[in-house]
Amino acid sequence: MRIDVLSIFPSYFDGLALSLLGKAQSAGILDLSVRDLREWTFDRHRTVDDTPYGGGAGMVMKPEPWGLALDELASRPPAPPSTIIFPSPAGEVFTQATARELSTREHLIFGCGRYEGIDERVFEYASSVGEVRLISLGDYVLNGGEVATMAMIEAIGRLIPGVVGNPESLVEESHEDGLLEYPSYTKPSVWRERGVPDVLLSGNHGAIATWRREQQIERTRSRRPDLLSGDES
Ligand code: JDK
Repeated sequence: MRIDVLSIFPSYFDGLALSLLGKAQSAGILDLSVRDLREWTFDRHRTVDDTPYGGGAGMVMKPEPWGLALDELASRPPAPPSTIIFPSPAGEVFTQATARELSTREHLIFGCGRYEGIDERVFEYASSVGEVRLISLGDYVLNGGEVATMAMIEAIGRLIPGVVGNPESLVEESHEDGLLEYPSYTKPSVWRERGVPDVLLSGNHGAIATWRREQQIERTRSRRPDLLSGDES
């Protein structure tokens, strides 16, 4: 998979590149490239923003650098179509199902907006060069798309075999089966007068599996009843 990121703060992604890419990058599984949107500006001040038509607070990202950047990135290998993701508080909410779907794509482009967002015509134009997804990390407003993009790349990356963090059993994970995870314990068996549940020390694997499933259901009912109501996934 190739992932291109467009941002006016490319150094935000230094930590992600380090943690994600040691193994995957060298193995050729994942090719992450973070590009400064200002590469596609040509004025003295490398301007990426301007005042909003119709008035209002703050600035809006101007379309021209985005158009040139998308032309370049969407026309490079791997073969089209690229999936172009714009983090947005007005997008569809990102879930494990979204991560799984996006983990099957050959080429993702993340467009990280800043200020009050991006000129709407950029999303229309992007639809002519790839498949556009506006995606929200959740119902709160961040200062830009970078943090949302990093979260999404981590969630997507760990579903790709060979990428750092890829666990042995993905089906057992929280959210993969629509339930919260069961509680985990390690040594010592007593810590500050608190023991580990007896069943986990019993060696009875059937009883352990049953207990873990009960814990998942009870925790989901208590903390996330929305996941049990059937209107999810
Ligand atoms: C991308 C810029 C900041 C966006 C409100 C402005 C007129 C009101 C500031 N899940 C999630 N949360 N936040 C984001 C996200 C925020 C972003 C950008 C993603 C780019 N911002 C921003 C919107 C507003 N809005 C225009 C109406 C304020 C993703």
